[in-house]
Amino acid sequence: MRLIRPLLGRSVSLLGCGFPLLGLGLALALLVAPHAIQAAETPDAEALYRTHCQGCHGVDRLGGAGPALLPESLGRLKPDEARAVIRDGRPASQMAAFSDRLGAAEIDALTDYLYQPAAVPPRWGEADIRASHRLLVDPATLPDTPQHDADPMNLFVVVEAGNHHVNILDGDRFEVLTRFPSQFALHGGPKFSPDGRFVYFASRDGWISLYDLHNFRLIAETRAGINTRNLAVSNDGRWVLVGNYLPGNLAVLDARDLSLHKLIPTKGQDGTASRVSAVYTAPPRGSFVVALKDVREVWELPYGGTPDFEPRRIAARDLLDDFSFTPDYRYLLATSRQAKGGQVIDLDAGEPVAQVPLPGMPHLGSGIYWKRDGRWIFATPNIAKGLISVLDLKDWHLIKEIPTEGPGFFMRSHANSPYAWTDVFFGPNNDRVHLIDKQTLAIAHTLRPMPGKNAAHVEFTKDGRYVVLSVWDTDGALIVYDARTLEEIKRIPMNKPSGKYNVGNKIEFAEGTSH
Ligand code: DHE
Repeated sequence: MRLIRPLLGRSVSLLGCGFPLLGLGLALALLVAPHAIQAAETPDAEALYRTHCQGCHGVDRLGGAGPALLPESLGRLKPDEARAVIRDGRPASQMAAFSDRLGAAEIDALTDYLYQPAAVPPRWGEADIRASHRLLVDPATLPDTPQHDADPMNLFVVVEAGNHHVNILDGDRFEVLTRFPSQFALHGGPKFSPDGRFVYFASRDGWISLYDLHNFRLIAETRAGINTRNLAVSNDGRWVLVGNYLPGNLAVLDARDLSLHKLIPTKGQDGTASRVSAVYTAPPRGSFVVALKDVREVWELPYGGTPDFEPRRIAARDLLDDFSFTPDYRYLLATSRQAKGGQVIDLDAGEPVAQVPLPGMPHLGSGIYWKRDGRWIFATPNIAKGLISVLDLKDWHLIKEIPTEGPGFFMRSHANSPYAWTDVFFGPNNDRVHLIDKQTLAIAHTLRPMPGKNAAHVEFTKDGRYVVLSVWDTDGALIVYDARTLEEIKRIPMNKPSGKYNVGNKIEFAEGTSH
């Protein structure tokens, strides 16, 4: 049975609308017939949207597993480009080609429809956020020590995307300790409180969830936006910052219970409204750093003391889609996917200082750094080209482009590992992962964990001895490898396990992990 999402709520069943089962066929026939007649004349774009797009892009085009499709969010995409995406799909994304199902007139009608304002204007303000807030249990009433016998620093939080669940895995015994339903379509890395007790999740449709890893209890939930990018947690554990595409704003939440503290519209210096590309915490700076998608600005929001969350604006050379930091958090490496290049911004000086050649649409949020010949280097996968870009973090020159067997999404390593692991996410070889020798920058091994099934995203145990890999398939699995011998240790069946996050590695912002 297909599930749909109502405008601002949780999943409901299509059959929950009151049709008696026996009458359903007739009722549907009656509903469908007028559209069928209309289709012979002009394509009914709204019906086409419901049939082909709504499953991913959400009721009323507000976004779901796919982005929102509204004039407000399509600003950077020209109608001709949108037409081409519907027809041919979008390379290096989950967007399929529809030319085998839709004719030219139908694609034209759909494109026009996407650029029409929504019937119900997408609004989600302070009152909506506060009304959505649910505090399920006061964490102060719960034990503040782990109520399980696993090492709390070696737990893995595993997102099982195929059925919208989260698993908590013991990183010593590799057993699932508990499993609970998540919001629909979590995206980005969950983030942790500095002591590792709490974990924060963001779903693409704006729900933020707070979960207690000591007590295995969901604490609170808030809907912070309609279409959310990602979240960051301050290094003092006090604040959660949520970056939204729709409405374009930042929501500052109290990290203890997810209540709304402040809503900040993201408008450039000249007043132009912008979506938020990504937000991260910069621990040594005691600040959040924010990239804006539609205006050339980076924002820094200090969070120490009693913060007012007024942004310090830094002019950027280009619009920013994604970014990463140097190990000392002084420099920010940012990309604009349209410009197919990158820039380096000095956060102390507050200005761009270098351009970097990154032609393959890097997924910089997944980039990692390590030391080679005494110098910090940075490597990032690219989602449009089968290559890993490796940069020198001192003079920003491109050290090498390592060819892979297809474009990839994720990269991980560990200070104790000689290898950087990276997946081939797209194309016929997407069942492979490459292990790059961190010193020679050559591919040392290529694994095919489950031939024919997409292998993606790895995470190390806290000590770096083992690697947990996702086979991103309905009949997929988590596979545990010995990180040195590459011997398979265990296989745990799962439905599209996506990201996995080791508590110890994440709270230490360990070398080799994502921010
Ligand atoms: Fe992600 C992280 C952007 C599509 C799975 N992805 C991130 C981050 C950004 C980002 C900025 C870092 C946020 C963080 O961790 O706080 N992702 C984008 C895109 O712009 C892109 C290409 C298009 C989009 O739809 O937004 C995109 N991402 C995808 C997918 O299609 C993936 C494979 C499946 C999904 O869940 O939608 C996907 N992205 C992930 C995962 C992470 C992520 C699992 C966390 C990686 C980590 O190890 O930290």
